[in-house]
Amino acid sequence: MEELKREFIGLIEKNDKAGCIELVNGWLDSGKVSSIVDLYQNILTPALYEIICDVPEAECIWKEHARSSIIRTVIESCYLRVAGASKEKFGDRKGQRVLVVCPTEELHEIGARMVADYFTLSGFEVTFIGANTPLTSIISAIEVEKPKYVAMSITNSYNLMATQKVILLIKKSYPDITVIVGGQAFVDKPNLFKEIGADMEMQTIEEISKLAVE
Ligand code: B12
Repeated sequence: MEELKREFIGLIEKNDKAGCIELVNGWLDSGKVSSIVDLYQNILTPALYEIICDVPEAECIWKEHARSSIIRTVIESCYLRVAGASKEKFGDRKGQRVLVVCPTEELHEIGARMVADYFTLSGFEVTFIGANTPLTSIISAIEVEKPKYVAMSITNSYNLMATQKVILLIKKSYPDITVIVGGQAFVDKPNLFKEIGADMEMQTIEEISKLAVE
């Protein structure tokens, strides 16, 4: 897997978006990469975590944007496989509805985007809203979609106050909704989710699958 990851990063570094899409979809077709989860966990996530900034900051930031944009496109190119795998496993059964969202100012959304697919693969009906969503828009989405779960992804700890505000309002207006939080802001902070009013903290597809069978 290390070798495949290096090959993928090599193409990203050349800014070869088409090459990246072709490579990854070829691996999934041939079984070299066994599943979407395998791809996300062992190739795409490490390729993002391993962005190393050894150039001036201005250059670093645009390179980070370019790399994450290619990876986002690769993820979208896999969506029919995600929907197909879910249909194969769950047929036309309608699962419980979940909104996947990042609070206002939170621009890191690739983790949330992967998590949206993890929910789909676990049989949920997913609405992915994504980065930097204002509080009023989150409430509007809840009003319209009537989800059972709201899953929020937070990377940057500065965004925890905004998250707490959203959760307070959700809990006040929709006490039956379960709020799940995840993302790097919670890593190694086991009680933080409770402190900001969330019901659960999760990070993995295994935890999401368990939720589906509850
Ligand atoms: C890509 C990236 C960006 C991109 C994001 C593009 C996009 N469309 O998402 C851009 C360029 C916009 C960006 C901007 C910034 N970034 Co940035 N970014 C990154 C980088 C390189 C990768 C993040 C990523 O996508 N990881 C991969 C995903 C898949 O992993 P993940 O988010 O952890 O999600 C997984 C799990 O946590 C879990 N999960 C996540 N959410 C949830 C939710 C639920 C409900 C569940 C169940 C699970 C779950 O599932 C995912 C899959 O396994 C990291 C480096 C790093 N080491 O993380 C820095 C990093 C996160 N960024 C950082 C910073 C400081 C910034 C900026 C402030 C400055 C800058 N560098 O430009 C800005 C401002 C952002 C803002 N206001 O929010 C810091 C954060 C430090 C901190 N902890 O506070 C990091 C760590 C870099 C560093 N070493 O300093 N960034």
